[in-house]
Amino acid sequence: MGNLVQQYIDKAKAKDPNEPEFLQTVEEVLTSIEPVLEAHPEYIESGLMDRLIEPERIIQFRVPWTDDEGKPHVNRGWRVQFNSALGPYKGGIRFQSNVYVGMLKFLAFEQIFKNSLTGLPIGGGKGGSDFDPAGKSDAEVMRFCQSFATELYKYVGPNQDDPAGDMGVGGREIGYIMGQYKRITNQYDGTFSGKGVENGGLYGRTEATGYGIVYYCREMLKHFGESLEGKTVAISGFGNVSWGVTQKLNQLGAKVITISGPDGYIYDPDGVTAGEKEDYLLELRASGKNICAPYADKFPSATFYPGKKPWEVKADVYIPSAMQNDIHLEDAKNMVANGAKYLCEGANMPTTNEAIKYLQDNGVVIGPSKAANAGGVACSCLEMSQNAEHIVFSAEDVHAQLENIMVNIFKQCEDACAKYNLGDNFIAGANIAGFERVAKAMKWQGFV
Ligand code: 2IT
Repeated sequence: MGNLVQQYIDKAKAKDPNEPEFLQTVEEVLTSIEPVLEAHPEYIESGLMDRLIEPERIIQFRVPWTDDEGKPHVNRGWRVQFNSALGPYKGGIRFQSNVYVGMLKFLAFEQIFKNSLTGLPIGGGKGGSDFDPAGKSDAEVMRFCQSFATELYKYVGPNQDDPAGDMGVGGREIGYIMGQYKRITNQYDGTFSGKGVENGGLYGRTEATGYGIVYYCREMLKHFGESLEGKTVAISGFGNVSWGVTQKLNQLGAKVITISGPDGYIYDPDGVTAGEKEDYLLELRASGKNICAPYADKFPSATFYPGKKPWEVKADVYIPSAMQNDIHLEDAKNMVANGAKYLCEGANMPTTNEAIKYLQDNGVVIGPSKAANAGGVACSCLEMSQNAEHIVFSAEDVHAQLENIMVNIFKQCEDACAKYNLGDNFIAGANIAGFERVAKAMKWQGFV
């Protein structure tokens, strides 16, 4: 790595030494865009790079709420409005006990480039709270969401910032948040996406992230003259993304042989097939227990491995669809020992930089999350568009648009790799293609 980007990585480290996930993504992105900076010294001279790694705005607020016994609780809420060069801030809201500002900065930073790759007019943002939804009653979740929205409403709007869901935030939570927003503002304006279809939500949004990942993976395999048909796929997670990935893989003739949770992983050599098994993922998630072990009690073909990760299983393709930093160096070593060829990232930043390097050095092709999981946010933008036009898109229309967008995203990665002689380094290709669009927009908007 040359001095060109190291200075910015060092600056970020000096400013926020306690935000490891944010520093990790800054290092990953900046390292790979170095060839662009060599070709465009003006991006450095104009202070564009300093601005790129500094959020435009971070809002932190108090979220007081009472549980069903009347006991008071106080959580923290945030919205990171990182970059609005391409459009209104756009990105999910995460509710999880380990959420802190550094995690949301990492997610918002990734979101800038992801949203850019969609080709749609959306900037990068992310929000959330350290509220843990596990085990909370529906009434408690509603009171929490209403309190969260009572503060958040001041900073969001259809042309300002449009949040959606993320881990711990699905259609139910978005419904409560938009309900309170509407009550306060008296505006039915599509400020939130990932809504239920009765609330102005988009047909096809629920499966969009998972389907998009599989479309990207399909394009990546096609690049090497291969197809998903007949391939075994090891995935992690069992939530919304994993469910969508599983459904589309089943449709394309692949076999999902693992899922996982915080409690361990499930190996099902017969596959998480369409129908009962696929639907059971939704049931598992809705149980609110956040464990996958019951799958093995229900389906005798499956075995549960407590406390372990699915990366020790031999598979043709690996799709981490759970959370950040799921694949560490030792997992990467297991994969390579098992002859891994393809890793397509479903979750945001699921692979550590060390693991990425090891996998790439050993010939594993990686589909980066910023590109592969952009189908979710792309469809959120279609939802914004649907709301702004006061119309309803059909599921068929959404699925077709999503497929086009994902094919185009892979092509951008491929083209950037060709332009900068990067071989099959689609991580660098995605970062470069995402960055170039943002950088041009920032340049035209002046030193702001
Ligand atoms: O990580 C993501 O891209 C999301 N959680 C979806 C963001 C969105 O605004 O739909």
